[in-house]
Amino acid sequence: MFDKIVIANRGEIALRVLRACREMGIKTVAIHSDVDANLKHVLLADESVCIGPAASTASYLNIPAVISACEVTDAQAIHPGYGFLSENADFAEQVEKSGFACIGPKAETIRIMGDKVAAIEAMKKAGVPTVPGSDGPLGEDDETNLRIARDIGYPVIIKAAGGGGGRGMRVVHTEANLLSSISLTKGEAGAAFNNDMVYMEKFLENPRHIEIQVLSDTHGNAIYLGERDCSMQRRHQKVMEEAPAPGLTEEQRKFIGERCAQACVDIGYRGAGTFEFLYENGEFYFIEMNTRLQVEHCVTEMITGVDLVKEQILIAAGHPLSYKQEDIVLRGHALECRINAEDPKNFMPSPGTIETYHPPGGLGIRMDSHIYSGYKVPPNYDSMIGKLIAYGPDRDSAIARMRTALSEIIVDGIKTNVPLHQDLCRDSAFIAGGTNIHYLEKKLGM
Ligand code: MV4
Repeated sequence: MFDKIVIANRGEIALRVLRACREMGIKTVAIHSDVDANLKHVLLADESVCIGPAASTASYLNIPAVISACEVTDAQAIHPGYGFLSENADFAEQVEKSGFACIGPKAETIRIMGDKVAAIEAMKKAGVPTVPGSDGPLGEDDETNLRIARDIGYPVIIKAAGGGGGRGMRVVHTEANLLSSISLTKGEAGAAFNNDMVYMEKFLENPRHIEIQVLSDTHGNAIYLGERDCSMQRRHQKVMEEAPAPGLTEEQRKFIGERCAQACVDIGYRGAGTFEFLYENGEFYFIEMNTRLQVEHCVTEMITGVDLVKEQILIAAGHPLSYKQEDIVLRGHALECRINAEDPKNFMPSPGTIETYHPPGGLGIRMDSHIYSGYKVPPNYDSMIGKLIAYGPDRDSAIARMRTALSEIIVDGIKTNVPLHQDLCRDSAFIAGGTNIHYLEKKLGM
C-alpha cells in the first residue's frame, strides 16, 4: 500500500480524499494555490505545498508543479479528484512516466473516453446500448450525411467528438438545416477542441439522465454499484442527484449494470468509472463515460455502504476488489443537494467571507464540505461549497430528512442556492419522482 498520497485538488473533494487516506493510515500532501492556504484539508494534511498563484492554469492545472510536489515530498501516488487534471490523459501519462501512480484509469483509457466517437464505438462493441446514430465520424459527402439523417429520422443532434458535458452540440429539426448545422458545429469544434470531428445521433426529446457507477480492478474483476439519477440540472450543471433512480426495476438495473461491468472487463478498465446514459421510454442509451470519481459519488456510497475513494486507492495499489457483485445490495434511498455560493435568483457566483456556518445534522444526514465560519470563498474556482446528502430507508423519508436539514443549515455572509433546494424539496413533480432533464429549466422559466 502507498504510504503517502498527493491530493491534487481543492475544496470538498480534497477533504473527502484526505479522510479516506487517514482512515487507511496513508499520509497526505495537500497541494494548493496561494489563495487556498486556509482550506480545511490543507490545515489537516500531514504536509502542504503551495504550487502557484490563484489562477487554476498556474496551479491546479500545472502538470510539472503537481508532479514536482510528489517528488519533493516522496509520495507514491496522486489522487486527482474531479475536474482539473482528473480526465487529462497527458497528465496521467506523465505521472506514470515519472514513476508515480495516478489514481484512476490508464492514460490510454482516458484518451479513448475523451474521444466521444471512440468511446461510443468501444461501448457498442462491448454490448452497451447506444443512441441510434452515424456509427462513427461524419465525412465530407453531403448526400451521405443527408441519407444518414433520413435513416435515423429527425430530429437529430450533431455532436463534437472532442466535446462532452454539453459542449459542442447542435440539434437539427429539419433536413433544410442539416448541412449548415454540420459545418457550423465542425467549425466551432475545431476552434474549441482543436478537433473538428463530429458525429450524429437521434435527438431524444425528453430523456432522463441516469448513470451507472462501476469499479474495476487490475485482476479482471468489475462490479456495478447501481445507478444515479442526475436529471435535475440547469445548463448542464447538476443541481440535485439521487440513488436509486425512481421507478427503475431490478431487472432493468441488472440488465444495464451487467453490460457496464462486462464492458469494463473487455476494455481493461481500472478504477472507479461512470457510464452516462439517456433513459427514455424504459430504454438506456449510452452517451459518454466519465473516467473519474464524480461529485455525486456520495449517493452511491450511502445506498451501497461502499467507500468509493478507498476502493479507488486499493485498486491503484494493485489490490483486487473488496466486493463481489453479490455483495452489492442497494438499501434505502439517498439524495444530494449541491450547495453553491451563488445568487439563488440569477445564479451569479457569490464569493466572499462566510461569517457564520452551522452545518445540519441528525440521522441520515451527511454534509461533505470544507467550509467553516470565517472561511473566505475565493472567486477563482467553481462555486460549489459543499454537498448535503440525505439518506433514508425510502425516498419519502430521504426527502423529509433533506427538508429538515435544509431548514437548519446556516451559511451567512454569502448568498447560496439553499432556497432553491428548499423549493425543490416541496415541488410536487420532484416529490412524485422521475422528472426529465428539462424539468428544472422549465420550472425556472428558462
Ligand atoms: C443528447 C440529448 C438528446 N439526444 N443526445 C448534453 C450533455 C452531454 N453529456 C450529452 N447531452 C445530451 N445529449 C441525444 N442523442 C440531450 C442531451 C442533454 C442533456 C443530457 C444529460 C443531462 C442534461 C442534458 C441537458 C441538455 C441536453
